[in-house]
Amino acid sequence: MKTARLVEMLTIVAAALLFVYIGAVAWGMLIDLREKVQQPDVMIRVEARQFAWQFIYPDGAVSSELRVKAGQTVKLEMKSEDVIHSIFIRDFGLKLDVFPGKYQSLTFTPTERGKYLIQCAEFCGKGHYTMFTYLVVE
Ligand SMILES: [Cu+2]
Repeated sequence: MKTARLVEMLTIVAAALLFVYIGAVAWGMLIDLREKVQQPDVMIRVEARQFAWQFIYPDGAVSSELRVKAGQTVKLEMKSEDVIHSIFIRDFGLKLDVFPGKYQSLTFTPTERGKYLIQCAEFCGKGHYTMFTYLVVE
């Protein structure tokens, strides 16, 4: 009977310590994530319109492909010039609707160089199927 009580207490203490450990690790990750979202390495404006994407960089340069550096935390500030679009970067598991008259932001950190497809995932008109471009990670 005494042994059972001891095992019960040890189990409760071990579970409590495990929860505290998981909580501490998750809290650290959350703080880290919040800092990255609030202070990205580069902020790029994205304008969506029928049927193209336009990327505007901090130096004023404009491109039709999204060009970023590997390891940099990128924040996209996006809005639509006409109807609702949706940016979809399948390889990064990112998808967000882009509305006219409202800024939407998306933050991510690409780590591997490559060329990844960006598609519009919201039917936005006759040329919707042509509304794709590439994310180039250099
Ligand atoms: Cu579209």
